[in-house]
Amino acid sequence: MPNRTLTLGEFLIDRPEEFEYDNAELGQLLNAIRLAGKVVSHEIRKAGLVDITGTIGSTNVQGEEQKKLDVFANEAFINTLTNRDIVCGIVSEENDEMISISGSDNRNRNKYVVVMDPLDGSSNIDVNITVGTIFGIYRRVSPVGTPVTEEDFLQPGNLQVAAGFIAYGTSTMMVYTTGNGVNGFTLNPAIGTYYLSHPNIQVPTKGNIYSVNEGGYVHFPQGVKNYIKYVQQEEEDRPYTSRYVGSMVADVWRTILLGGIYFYPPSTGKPDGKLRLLYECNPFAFLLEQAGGVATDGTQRILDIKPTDIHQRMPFFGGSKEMVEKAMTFMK
Ligand code: P6P
Repeated sequence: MPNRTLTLGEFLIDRPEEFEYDNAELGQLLNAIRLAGKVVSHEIRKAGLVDITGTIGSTNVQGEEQKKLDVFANEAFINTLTNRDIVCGIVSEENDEMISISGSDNRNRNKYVVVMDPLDGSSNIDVNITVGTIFGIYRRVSPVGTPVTEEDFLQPGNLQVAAGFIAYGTSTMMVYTTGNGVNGFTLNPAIGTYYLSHPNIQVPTKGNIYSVNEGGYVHFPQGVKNYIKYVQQEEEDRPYTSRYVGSMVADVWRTILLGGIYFYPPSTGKPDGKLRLLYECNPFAFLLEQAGGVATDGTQRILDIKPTDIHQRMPFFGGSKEMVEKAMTFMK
C-alpha cells in the first residue's frame, strides 16, 4: 500500500478520539478555521502585487496601525466562524470588545467560543516575512441559551479544548492540538488541500537557539539579563545561536520544530511583556505542552493563569523543557 499522506479532512474523520466533547461540532469548528485560513492565505500570497499591504489609517485596541490584511483576515475568520453556527462568541486582537454571536435562530445555543489573533506579526507583511493566525477554542461556561459573557473568555488556558495556528510563510501550514498531541498540515495551494506533513510533533527536550528581542536588554529584569549572559558564555554546549524574527508564529514554530527557547520578558516599559495571554500565550502554551515542551510566565505555568482581561498581556518563556526549566532558575 503506498504511503498515502492524509488530508486534514480525512485526519479529522479518522481520529474521532480527538474530540472527546462533541465530535461533530468541534470538527466542524476546526474545518471552519481551515477554510478561513485558505481564504487569508490566498489574499496574502498576492499582497505584494495588489495595493493591499498598505494601512487603512485606523488602529486596533493595541494602538497598532491596522494594515488592510489585518482587517481582511479578521473579517474572514469572523464571517466563517459566524456562518458555521457553532460559536457563541469571539475575542479578536483586532476588536476592542468581545463579539457576541446569537446563532442563526437568535437563541444563543452555540457551545464554543474562539479567541484569536487573525494576523499576528502583521508588521512583517510588507517585508515578506512569515505571519500567522493564532487561535484557541473553549466550551462556554455560561448557560446555553443566554448571550455569551466575558467569563466565557476569561478561562485558564488549561481549559482550551483546541488551539493552533496557521503560518503564512514559504508554505501555508495549519498546526493544532485538541489535547491528543500536535499535528501539522501543509497546504497544497494548487488544489486547496492541507496534507499531514508533521505527524505527532515533539519539541526536542534541548536545543541551542535562544530567541528574544535583545533590543530591550537594558530594560529587562536582572534575572533575564543573567540568563542571556549565560547562553552567550563559551561553556559546555554554549554559546547558543540567536534567532529572532519578530513574528511569534515564526519564532515559536521554529522553537517547536528545532528546539530552543523563545521569550518575551517583562521590562521597565512593559511590566507584563507585550504578548497577549488569551490569543498568543495560551494557544502556544497548549501546543508546546502537548508536544513535550514547557511554557511559563517566568514563575508559573501559563496554562494555569486565570485571565482578568480579554486583552491582558503576559510575560512568556516557552520551548524545550530543559532550556525553559534552566532559564527559570535565573528568574528566582
Ligand atoms: P517586538 C507581533 O506584533 C507580536 O505580537 C509577536 O508576533 C512578536 O513575537 C512580537 O510582537 C514582536 O515584538 O517588540 O520584538 O517587535
